[in-house]
Amino acid sequence: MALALGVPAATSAAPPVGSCPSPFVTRTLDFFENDPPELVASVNKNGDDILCTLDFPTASGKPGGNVIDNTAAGL
Ligand SMILES: [Ca+2]
Repeated sequence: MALALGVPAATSAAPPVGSCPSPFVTRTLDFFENDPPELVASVNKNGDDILCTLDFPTASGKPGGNVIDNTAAGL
C-alpha cells in the first residue's frame, strides 16, 4: 500500500456499485449529455456510468435537482 501514502482512505478505492436510494431515480450517463463531463465524472466515482437524480422545483421555475452516485447497498 505504499503507493496510497498521503491519500485519504476514502479516495483510495472506488466506491461500490449499488443502487439509488428512494426517492432518487436511476439515470445512465446519456441523461447528463448537456452537463460538463468532468462534473459528471466527479460524481460517478464508482465508474459504472450510472447516477441517481432527485428533481425538485426551484423558485425560478427552472429544473433543479440533486445528483449522487449509485452506491446504496441492499436495494
Ligand atoms: Ca455510478
